[in-house]
Amino acid sequence: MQSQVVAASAFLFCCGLFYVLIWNKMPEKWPSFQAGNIPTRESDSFWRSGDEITGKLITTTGTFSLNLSSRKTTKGASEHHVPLNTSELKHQINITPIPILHIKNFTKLPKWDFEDVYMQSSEARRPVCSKSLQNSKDKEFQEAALWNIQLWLHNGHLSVSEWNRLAHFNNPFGFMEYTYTDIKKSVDLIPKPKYNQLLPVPSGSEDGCIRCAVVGTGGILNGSKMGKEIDSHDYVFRVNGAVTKGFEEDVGNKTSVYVHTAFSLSQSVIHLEKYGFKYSPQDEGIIYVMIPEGLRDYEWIEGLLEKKRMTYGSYKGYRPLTFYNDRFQEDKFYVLHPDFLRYIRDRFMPSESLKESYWALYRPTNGAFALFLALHTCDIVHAYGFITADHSKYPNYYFETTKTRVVFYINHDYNLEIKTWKKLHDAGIITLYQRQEN
Ligand SMILES: *[C@@H]1O[C@H](CO)[C@@H](O)[C@H](O)[C@H]1NC(C)=O
Ligand SMILES: *[C@@H]1O[C@H](CO)[C@@H](O)[C@H](O)[C@H]1NC(C)=O
Ligand SMILES: *[C@@H]1O[C@H](CO)[C@@H](O)[C@H](O)[C@H]1NC(C)=O
Ligand SMILES: *[C@@H]1O[C@H](CO)[C@@H](O)[C@H](O)[C@H]1NC(C)=O
Ligand SMILES: CC(=O)N[C@H]1CO[C@H](CO)[C@@H](O)[C@@H]1O
Repeated sequence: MQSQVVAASAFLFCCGLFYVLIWNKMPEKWPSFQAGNIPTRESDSFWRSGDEITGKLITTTGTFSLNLSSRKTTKGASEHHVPLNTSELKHQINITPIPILHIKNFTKLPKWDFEDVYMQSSEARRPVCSKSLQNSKDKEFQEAALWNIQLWLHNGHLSVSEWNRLAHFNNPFGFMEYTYTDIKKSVDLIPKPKYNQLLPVPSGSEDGCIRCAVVGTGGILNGSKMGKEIDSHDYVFRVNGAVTKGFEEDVGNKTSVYVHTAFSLSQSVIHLEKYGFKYSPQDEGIIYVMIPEGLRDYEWIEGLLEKKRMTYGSYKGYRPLTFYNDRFQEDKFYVLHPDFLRYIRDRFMPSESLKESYWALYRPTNGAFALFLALHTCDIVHAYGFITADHSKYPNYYFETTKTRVVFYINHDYNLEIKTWKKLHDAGIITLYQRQEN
């Protein structure tokens, strides 16, 4: 029992794929990455999709390929992005879902000619804030960023042709290995967000800037006394086991946006109840953002939106709504679009793991997705509790009572995250909380 608890809390926040796949499928020969023996990236190109990653067009056996030739990106030129025209999708009716593609059939990340084609929104935010990170002079960052990327997945999005496009990408970046009906029902329940922009400019703002703090669960916050500073932002994003009670001095007590998966929320409630984390953060007007990492998240969404107890699937017997207590409101519930997640992976965090046989396990952390969401919805972003090069000096999580080391799980690329946060900081795009040397 004790060892089960230890094991469970150890990977509590790594979530998803790790839990499902490592235990069930991971062959012995796969490297178990502990801090220290992670292969480091020599390449410096983080947020470009990088020549070593893009440009390689892996053609598929004819039957599987989706004809997107009219909006195909030209070879190696990531500048030519043709947005998907959603009204066009509705006109394609006489098509059926493609045969299921299997992760196992690909020895590394397959690259389709429409890999770098994303749904884009006509309602993109035009910041009035002159200091907005959208006005960053960093050329690499500007070339990678798509300010009108579609952030949200909602009803009306899953036509068969859209399905056929997204079924080429592994979860959470698409729907490879899933069947259309499994996902379609759930997506059709998700209401279209009333406010595409997530966060309004605060009333009374003089400069029109949206200031956000994004708070990870990193042990670097233990003893930081950053609570007041964090809470002073217009909006505070938190993720996963976002415990605040008893840690206000270091992490603050305000949560405006809570980013989670079904797994991270349900596991946090089970393991962190002793810290008062009985359900998701409960601030008035709080926005809940889900990262749909896999089939079970779509099941969860169905249970949540139909306000029912699950009678099948990974959460059989659970009533998802109870994990949000009374705060859940449909119009404050957002689900991230798989295209947004893939855009983050491919353009900002293309890990070397994508070239390995376990490619499909890799995905950025929930904290990474939350931080990039803030970069696309705020003007000024301060990141706290995110991993830094000196992470071994700190406990794993800020709420730990005894120090445990950060374990480098195979499904995330922590070295890449360390470099990415530092690079965003050095480029003046975010301010990353780092401790003074002492
Ligand atoms: C793909 O679409 C293009 C442009 O609409 C068309 O010319 C071409 O014949 C199509 N290819 C296939 C295999 O359907
Ligand atoms: C999208 O497609 C529809 C139908 O083909 C067309 O009428 C419309 O002009 C297109 N919109 C854009 C922005 O290309
Ligand atoms: C957070 O703490 C401040 C004082 O530091 C208090 O005024 C406020 O009510 C607290 N908010 C919540 C949601 O607990
Ligand atoms: C957190 O920091 C305090 C000192 O500020 C220290 O006494 C404590 O051991 C730290 N907690 C962990 C889990 O390292
Ligand atoms: C073409 C090919 O190799 N297809 C295989 C992909 O994986 C599935 C499931 O493992 C097999 O059944 C297919 O034969």
